[in-house]
Amino acid sequence: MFCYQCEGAAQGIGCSKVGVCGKQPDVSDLQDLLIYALKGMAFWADQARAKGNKDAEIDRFMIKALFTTVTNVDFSDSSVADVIKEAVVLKAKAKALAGDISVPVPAAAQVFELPTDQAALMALSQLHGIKDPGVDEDIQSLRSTILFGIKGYAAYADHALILERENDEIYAFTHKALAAMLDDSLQLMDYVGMAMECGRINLVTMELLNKAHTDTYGHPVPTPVQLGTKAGKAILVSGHDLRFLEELLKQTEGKGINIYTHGEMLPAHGYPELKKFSHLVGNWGGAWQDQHKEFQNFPGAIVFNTNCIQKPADNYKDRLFTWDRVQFPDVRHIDGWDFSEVIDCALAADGFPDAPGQEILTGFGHNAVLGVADKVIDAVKAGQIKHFFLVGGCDGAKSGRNYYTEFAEKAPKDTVILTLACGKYRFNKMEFGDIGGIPRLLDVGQCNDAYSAVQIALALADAFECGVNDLPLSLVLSWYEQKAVAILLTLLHLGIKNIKIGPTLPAFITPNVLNFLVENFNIGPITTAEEDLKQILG
Ligand code: SF4
Ligand code: SF3
Repeated sequence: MFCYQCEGAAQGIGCSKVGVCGKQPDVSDLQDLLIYALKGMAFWADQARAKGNKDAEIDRFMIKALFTTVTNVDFSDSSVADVIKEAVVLKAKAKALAGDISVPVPAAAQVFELPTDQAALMALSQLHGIKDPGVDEDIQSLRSTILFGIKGYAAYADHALILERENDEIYAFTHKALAAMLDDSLQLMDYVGMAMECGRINLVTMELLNKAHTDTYGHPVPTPVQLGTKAGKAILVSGHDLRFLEELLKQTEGKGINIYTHGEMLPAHGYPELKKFSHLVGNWGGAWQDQHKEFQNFPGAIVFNTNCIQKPADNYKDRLFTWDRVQFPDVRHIDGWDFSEVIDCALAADGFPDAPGQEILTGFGHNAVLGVADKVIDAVKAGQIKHFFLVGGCDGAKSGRNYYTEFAEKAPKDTVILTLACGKYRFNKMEFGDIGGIPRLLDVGQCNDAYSAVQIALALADAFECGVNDLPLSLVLSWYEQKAVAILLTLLHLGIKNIKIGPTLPAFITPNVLNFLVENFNIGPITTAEEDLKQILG
């Protein structure tokens, strides 16, 4: 195995024995083979598109298959092997759709049979690692960046698809970009352009998902969320999928079961059509990397509808479920919309006593923030708000992530912090107070709600008649998995400069590619909270 797609990459280089995330070598190799098969499939799908032919099964499958390979989604070798089988079948379908072509067919796009025995399948998977042999390291770096960006937006496109929203532009770019990874005639700048386009497509995807969410569940409104517990049986929902939560809320209504959000599900409390369920009672626990020590204390059923799952401990494994793309060996898996197994498990468990706790606020999407734009603008003009920070992104286990806690803590009292994604758990239980009624900490939502943060920034720039880079706004981002890569590419596509990123730089970025990013975007690694605040605030 060799995997370097996330911030956990061993020694800042890559995981080569076993994943720091717990991914086993077999699963990693099979994911590589899946990506290889998808590139071949994309080649044919792209050729077919050039002739005006496309196929919904191919388009949708590709998105789901890519999502399968995102960090902390699928740890099951048999499940990944099943996806590969489907990919080989659909590759043949894409080839038929393309018909006769006049360009050379790359190896990945050639017809290949999958061996039926496991050992031969593993041997085949080891032939097709994530790095392309003989390719210039900077080109490889960009190919990897684009691939990981595509994986990131594939997750968002899948959530949108679950809400029956799609956009053909997303499919077309996915095919074109994956096919481009098989084309050795392309040069460095071709891939730079494609990386920026990947950022644009992620913006299109996040917009699609935002619309799917807000059309279905209404625009988020500022909402206090209880961190304590309520007497009754309990189900904890982790992940990002709102439709899943809605269905579970419907199926548990009147059953004496309370639903708690975990991790990235926290912003769900702000949506009118979700918060109307009185048994959606609160948010429980910290960010994903704390699940191992926390879940043993949850006296109910626990479901992951997307990343980030970790290897479960025995003291909660029998109460754990995965759904859809998420899989873990020996953990009960649910496909589809019948949650009775989860409900039965919750009913059989002890449940919680009444123990009210702290309340935190969520629901500051662009609609809510721009609803008070006049107040915000006046506060800036009056000098009450001196600066805005967007402190957000993924959380993770590394100790260097304390930086984000310190940064938020040390940000001066006349500054406002917008936050999103699971990185907020580093500081979202701290007291920040308000500035003239505007809370100093505004939870914009999930990672995909970076779309909302962009809308807020654009509206502020509009109001102050300047560019986003001229606003008193600084972005201090934390990254872990591939959705963060997609979002970073979106910010670069929008021309946003001076982004600080941490806790470490991606292992797949070469010094030359980093130089390019520094020269063109003045992107830089975080240092210390004090130093960075001093530098930003001058
Ligand atoms: Fe390592 Fe991250 Fe890959 Fe897991 S996903 S194997 S932690 S680089
Ligand atoms: Fe978090 Fe896994 Fe990235 Fe959606 S839940 S931000 S890490």
